[in-house]
Amino acid sequence: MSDVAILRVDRPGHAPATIELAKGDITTIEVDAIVNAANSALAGGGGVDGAIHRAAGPELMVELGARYRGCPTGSAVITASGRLAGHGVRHVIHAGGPVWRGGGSDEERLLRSAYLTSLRLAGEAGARSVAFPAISCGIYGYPLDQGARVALDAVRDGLETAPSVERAVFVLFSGDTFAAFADALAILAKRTSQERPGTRLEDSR
Ligand code: AR6
Repeated sequence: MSDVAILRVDRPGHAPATIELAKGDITTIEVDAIVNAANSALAGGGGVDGAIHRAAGPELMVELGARYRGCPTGSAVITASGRLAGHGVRHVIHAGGPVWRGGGSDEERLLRSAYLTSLRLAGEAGARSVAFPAISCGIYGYPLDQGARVALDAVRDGLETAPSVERAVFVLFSGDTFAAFADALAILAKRTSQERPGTRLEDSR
């Protein structure tokens, strides 16, 4: 896994935070919490959800079934990390992103809310580093460029209210997804640096 873009964001009164883009498999990254792109039934499935459950083992599904009755779209729930603890992951946050239905069904608000809730849960659990996939941008069909913009804006804003989180990493599985996030990060960096002179985009493509 290689990080290729890092946005350093100043937070008045708190330690600065970084938003990073990496290309790779989210089940291999060493962070305190990883976010899963789940479904509202918390029933498991394909994509990154399948990969996380396979890597973590059956313990996750047992905990989900015991503690939660599903997860409304736009929200998230937190569990332990099963076998992912072997490389330091302590929490898995299962977020329910929206299915893309053309853009007129509140998709943007729901996607933003899925990221913000995930970041809030990570902060409440004391996580300092969190990894996200491109929620809704696979099986759920959210257009990549729009999904990337919503994701990065939400995480930039959410870092203001989750001061314990100092590092948010987007782990992107494909070249296309990575390129869309890199473009959106460059736009976010330009906008953020006008508001916060300490903001810097480092090591971009
Ligand atoms: N690491 C990082 N990203 C990955 C990985 C991985 N190991 N595997 C896939 N991706 P998706 P959704 C990327 O379809 O659109 C499931 O069945 C993938 O390329 O996993 O939110 C759930 O149970 C894409 O960019 O999630 C739900 O029913 C991104 O992760 C439904 O799919 C998200 O793709 C959720 O659909």
